[in-house]
Parts: sequence; C-alpha cells; structure tokens
Amino acid sequence: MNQDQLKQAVARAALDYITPRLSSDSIIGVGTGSTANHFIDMLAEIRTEFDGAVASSEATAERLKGHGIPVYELNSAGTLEFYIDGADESNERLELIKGGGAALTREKIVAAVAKTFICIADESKMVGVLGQFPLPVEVIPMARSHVGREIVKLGGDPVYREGVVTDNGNIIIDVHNMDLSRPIQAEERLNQIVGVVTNGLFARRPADLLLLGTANGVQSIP
Ligand code: ABF
Repeated sequence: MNQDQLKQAVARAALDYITPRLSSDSIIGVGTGSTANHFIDMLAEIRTEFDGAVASSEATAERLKGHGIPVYELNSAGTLEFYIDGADESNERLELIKGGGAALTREKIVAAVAKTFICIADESKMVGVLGQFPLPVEVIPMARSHVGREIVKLGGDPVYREGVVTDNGNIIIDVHNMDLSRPIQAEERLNQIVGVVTNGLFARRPADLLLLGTANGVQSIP
C-alpha cells in the first residue's frame, strides 16, 4: 500500500471505531489535512447517524458542508464525544507534533474539549523522539521577531513560514533543531513566550488512541 492508501485505511478504521458509539445527537470534532480529508469523505456515508461536526479549520468546515454535514460553532456544541485528526509526528506515548497545515490552534482547542482524541496517521509519522518535523508555532504578527529571539534562547532555530496567515489572522514560525525529548516541558516553555498563541506540541493533552497505518494493517495504540 502507498502512503495515501495507508491514510485511507486509518480513516476507515476511525469511522469503524466511532460508528457504533454515536447517537443521533452526537457532535464530532474533525481535524485538518489529507488524512482527515479521507475521514470527512467517509463520514458522509453515516451522516444520518449523528447530529453534526465542529471543524478545526475553515477548509474542513467547507469540506464537511460540501457533504451536507451540519457544522457547529464550538461554543454552541457542548460536549464532543470524539475528535479525529491527523498528525505530523507521534511518539509511543501518543504525544504529537501537529500544525504542518497551520491549523494547530483550533486543533488544540477542539482536542481540549473532546472526550476522546483519536489520531489517524500512516506509519511514517511514528518517531522515537519528536522533532524531526519542524515544530509549528502560531504567533501574533507584531511579536514575530521577539518570539524568534526567545526560541533561539531555548535552543531552537526559528524559520518564518512565508506567505502563510492562519485562520486566526496570525503567522507561523517553524522551529527546527530544538530538543523535544521532554515534550510537556517544551510545550509549556514555548507557551510562556509572550506573543505565542499556541505551539504544535500536543503533549499535555496527547491523543487517547492512535490508529497507525502500516504495511501489516492498522495498529491500534494503546
Ligand atoms: C493536521 O494535518 C495537522 O495537525 C497536521 O499538520 C496535518 C497532518 O497532515 P496529513 O494528514 O496531510 O499528513 O492534522
């Protein structure tokens, strides 16, 4: 199977996992990216079996609506049983790097609200130590230089992602070469920099379940 087929397989596994657990008033959190897009397309098959969805990005909201799936604002949604989303990297503890698609802030908010966060990813995303993938940080535009200098003090190499504006009107700095061997500590230190909105480490709130697409089938972790 190629990488896209692995993404489709984990999207299908997530659909199979949630379908028997849904009721007609369930609202599902839905993430962003190519793996999440496969999930959205499959979600359309069961759209009469749940109420609607909360989207982690404008792009996801549009795709959901395109399938006739009602999209709710998070503030009016109440409880989310599930949040299903991809990742850029995961370690064995299901601590993640996310935000390659620049949607990290809304993704982290939806993950915080959801009872169960199911991460869907192909096996290329599984790593021993997080950080091969540059860590995205969403930053208030006027704080760009300040945040960059503070990241250097933490041992990282900040790179401004040219031409990208997030759904929240902010910029992205990608952090290379920072020691992320203690992900919770790194997440908290980056959060303390004034001007940082969110960083892409999902360690304080990791995924609850990882469905990993491998050549031997979909692994369920833990
Ligand atoms: C989102 O999509 C992001 O947090 C992550 O950056 C990305 C994963 O991309 P893909 O599913 O396209 O590999 O979930």
